[in-house]
Amino acid sequence: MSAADAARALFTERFGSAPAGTWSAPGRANLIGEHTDYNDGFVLPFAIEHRTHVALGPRADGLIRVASTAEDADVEVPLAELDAIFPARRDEIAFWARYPLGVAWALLRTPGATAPTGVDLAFASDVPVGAGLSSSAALEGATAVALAEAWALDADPVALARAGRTAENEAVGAPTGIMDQMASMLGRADAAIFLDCRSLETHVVDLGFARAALELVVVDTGVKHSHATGGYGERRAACERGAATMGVPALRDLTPADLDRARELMDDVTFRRVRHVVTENQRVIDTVRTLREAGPAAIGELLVASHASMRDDFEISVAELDTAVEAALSAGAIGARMTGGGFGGAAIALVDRDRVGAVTDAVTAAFAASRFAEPTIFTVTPSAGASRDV
Ligand code: GAF
Repeated sequence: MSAADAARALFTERFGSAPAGTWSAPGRANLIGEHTDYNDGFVLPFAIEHRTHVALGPRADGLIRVASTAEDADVEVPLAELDAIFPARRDEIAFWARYPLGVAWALLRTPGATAPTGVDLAFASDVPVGAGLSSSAALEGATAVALAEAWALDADPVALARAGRTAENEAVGAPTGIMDQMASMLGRADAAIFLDCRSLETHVVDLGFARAALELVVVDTGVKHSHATGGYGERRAACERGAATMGVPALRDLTPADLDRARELMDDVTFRRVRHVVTENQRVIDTVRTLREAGPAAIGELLVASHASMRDDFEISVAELDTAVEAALSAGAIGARMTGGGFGGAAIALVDRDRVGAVTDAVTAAFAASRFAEPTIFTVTPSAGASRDV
């Protein structure tokens, strides 16, 4: 059964009627530009074909009720209480439900939103969870696009992405940037989204993978990570420390020419965090230019340099991700890097179509040789963003 059908079936099973409609939003892979979004920098993600679907129906009693095929228990809250729950009492809400309820809360705080009557939401997803492909942004995006229509909100895709980020930051407590939500809202088939995370201006960048007979291979290491705890927040704090030391609002305001001065002013760890962000911003710009001038087969070195910077300077890779990248490259991948926030999750590899089998076999063999759990390996296609399902 497709995830869209599963969402509809769950709605009928849990809520006893047919839904008014279904909406969906995709996960994303990030081609390049990691940990640059919350530094006001540049990113180049694309939406993938894996989506979270939500079936929605109105109700008349002011409650919001959420159900998921991945969860046994529904969660039900009066809409009028969301303001009291988030963020202070968020721990009272089941972890997964903080995402959709947090989006509802964020949308109701947008100017002009009037108190709606209530809503039932049933979710089903084929976005791998914890794989670094932003199942959370897919859940937020599906909720946002469905509620915006059901509640007749005057909210453009950027406003819906902002609501998703508010949910993630304040309702869930993960101090993330806005890349994933923007990619999930604005994705286009066969293209990546170049996003300036300061202005939130976007440009669609043609990827041309199909024309060049290239595939984007994802290696889900199975190593689970959470951005609500630990390393992600520490990296963000180091970046803010580095920007303050350099006297700039954000690391976006530095260029590689500033790095000599940065090295003199800060401790080695903070310096390396700063160097990753500054050089990664430059790599995003270089990747966009290379895609335009020379096509996707020419971006391999930039992907590899991005991975090395995250491994050595930002220190967010893990052995499984390094093994995936090295094995893919040794089997002939054009480029490879970890994607997403790090500390687990997935690596991506850009591969000639006729080498996908060889890369898959090489990564699988390298994991077995290192006694890592078997990875899940699949290809993804740059796809459209959030929408009402037809
Ligand atoms: C996670 C976050 F959610 C994004 O905002 C971004 O910071 C990414 O990690 C790292 O580039 O996906």
